[in-house]
Amino acid sequence: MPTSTHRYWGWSEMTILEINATPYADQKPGTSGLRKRVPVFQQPNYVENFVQSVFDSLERFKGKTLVIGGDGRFFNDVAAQRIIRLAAANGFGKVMVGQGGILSTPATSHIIRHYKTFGGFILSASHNPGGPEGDFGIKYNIGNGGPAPEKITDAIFARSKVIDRYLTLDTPDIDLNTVGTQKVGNMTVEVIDPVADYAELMQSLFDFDAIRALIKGGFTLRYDAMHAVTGPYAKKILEEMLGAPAGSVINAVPLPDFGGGHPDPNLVYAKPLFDLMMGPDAPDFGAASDGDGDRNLIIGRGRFVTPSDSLALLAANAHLAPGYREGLVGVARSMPTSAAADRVAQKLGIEMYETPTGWKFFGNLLDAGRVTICGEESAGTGSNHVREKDGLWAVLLWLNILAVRRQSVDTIVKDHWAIYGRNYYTRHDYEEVDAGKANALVDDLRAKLTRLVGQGFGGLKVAYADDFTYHDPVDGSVSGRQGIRIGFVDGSRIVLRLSGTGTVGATLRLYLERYEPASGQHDLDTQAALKPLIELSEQLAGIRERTGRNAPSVIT
Ligand code: VG1
Ligand code: CO
Repeated sequence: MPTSTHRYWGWSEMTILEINATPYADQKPGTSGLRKRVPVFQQPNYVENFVQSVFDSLERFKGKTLVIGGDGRFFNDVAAQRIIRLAAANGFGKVMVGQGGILSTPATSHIIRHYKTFGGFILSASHNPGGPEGDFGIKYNIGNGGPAPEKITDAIFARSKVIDRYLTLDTPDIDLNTVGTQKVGNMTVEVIDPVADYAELMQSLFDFDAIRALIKGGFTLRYDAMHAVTGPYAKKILEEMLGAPAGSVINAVPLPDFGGGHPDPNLVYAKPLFDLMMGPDAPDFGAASDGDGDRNLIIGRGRFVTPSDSLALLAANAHLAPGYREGLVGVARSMPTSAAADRVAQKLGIEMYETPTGWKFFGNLLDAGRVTICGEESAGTGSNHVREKDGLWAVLLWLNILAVRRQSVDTIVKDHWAIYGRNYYTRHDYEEVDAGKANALVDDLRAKLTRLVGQGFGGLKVAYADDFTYHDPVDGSVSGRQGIRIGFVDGSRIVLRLSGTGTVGATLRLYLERYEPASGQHDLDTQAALKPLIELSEQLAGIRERTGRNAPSVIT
């Protein structure tokens, strides 16, 4: 209901509506934006309240440009139209939006940077399922192209709890399907090709001729876009530009419900790809990406590459690609990610940073020029080319390395372990656990930590035990309670934290790691190699006992 109107002069007049709003108490951005079930977002004013809370937490954006993109999931189009109206009413000069409302997360980051815009919104719940009963999400990215840091997300949440009005326009939906320029009130809306600028960026980083020659020589690949956003990007880059035969990219049409699938490229949800790669008809290289295109799964013929290993391998070999020929200045990984990359950084004599989970913590390090490559155990890898993790980028860097080394993925992985040793690594997720139980479990374990230091369990002696606190070396900010870590003298680790991206109950993530030196055994089964640590973690945290679950929901 309009409570007041303002008239602005200009080439045309527009009437800004100021609408009364009642705040919601649950608009706290998590690891990567605000994620909720679609029906939550469909509540009256829910989107508007959050977006207005973002604008109210920002300064000096009048007349500036905002980018809007999303992964095409259900409600993407509705939310995009609403954000456009709010942006116009709040005084933005221009909005750039991907055709059909679609832009992958790394492409959004690139558009923000390339056109030096003020910031942007990403409409996605990433790897979470979509559809009318699935998940939706909104994330705000700042002018460096990366997710808003905690200082801003905290301000957004604080604002959302007291917000009492938002500004919008009474204008019809605009046509997002046609590339070109339109007007909403006094604001320009430019609908852009979602793929073109991104494809050009990839071409500037990688040796497309070498990859084309590799493929022409008979190298085969399969890329599963999981009916999510990377379909059009992968078709264009892998098939059209690099010459992979038609059909190399599968599930290439983005669907609002991802075809009923779960767009998380792991061994559970990308099982068909995994089975293909382990079978007799495996191509040389298999890869997949998630809902919004920022994650990557890499599988060679007969060889799954864990994301933590992939980060280490990419760091060790990045100089083989033109964009990284000068070498890396540093590497960063999230705390739960295995220490495999640390060994590479050490050998290269470059800085290694350990940050909390979530890409927003890499932004300062990248902006300050302290790191070139970053990664997370959750299948996210990226570099200073954007300020998000980037699924196709990782695939192309792998392809560039393969084109230069002309060895199989399996050989390259084994070769790496023979030099650096192997960090056996697994993550056990317990999904949709009762939130009260999960919180109590973490609290109780935290209370035990100081007593654990120095204790021995079988052959394992605890070297340190704490709840990870990150001191950002660039802006001095401190982020506490980022996950419990119990480190052992031999380099093994148990890490436990609660997910910040789930939408129902709590998800407990248990991360386990054990180091096997270069001369050691590298071909053990991962779960078997980690069995003593898995048992010890149950003894210390009691996840199964306290949640009543007898097995994790997902093992990666
Ligand atoms: C998870 C991953 C984290 C990742 C985040 C967003 O967070 O563990 O590494 O950055 O998802 O990824 P959490 O809090 O649920 O553990 V995505 O692809 O959703 O943008
Ligand atoms: Co994602």
